[in-house]
Amino acid sequence: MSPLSKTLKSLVIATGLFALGLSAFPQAYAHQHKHHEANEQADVMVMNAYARATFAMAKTGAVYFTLHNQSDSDKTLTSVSVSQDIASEAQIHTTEMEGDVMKMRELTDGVAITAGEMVSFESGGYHVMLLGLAKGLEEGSEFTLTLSFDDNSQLKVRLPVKKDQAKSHHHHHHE
Ligand SMILES: [Cu+2]
Repeated sequence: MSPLSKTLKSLVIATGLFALGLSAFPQAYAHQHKHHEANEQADVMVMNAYARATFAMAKTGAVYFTLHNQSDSDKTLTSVSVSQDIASEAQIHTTEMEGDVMKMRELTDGVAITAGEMVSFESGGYHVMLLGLAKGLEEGSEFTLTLSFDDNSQLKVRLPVKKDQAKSHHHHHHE
């Protein structure tokens, strides 16, 4: 037997084993495939996500992050949500100057992220507001925020609770 045909023969055996492996574990394969699709669906990467620590009796909290739309179609962040254990409601807010006072307003139409672009949610700009906190957000704890997009994809983001590094803009909140 020539070295080449010997290689071919072991290749055929290997392929046969591989096919057998697939049919023997159809569930594992299906699961992997589904997981892959879910990843592709989101197409938006979340960076530097955190919630700002509050005092113990606080009723409102703020969440900041940067969204990077890595797909080639525009996306809109349409809504956000958290477990009722954390807060009764989560809203997308923007901050605007009204005279010399900064005011926050809910964006019910969401925030658009152009294909390939990044949008920052930061103090003094877009942010996610938590209303009706069950208890204050304690530094070092964490919770999950769910982001929903106009293509029906969702992203679950694990948020660490941190003290505000930048002592920045004073927030006025209307309740
Ligand atoms: Cu706000």
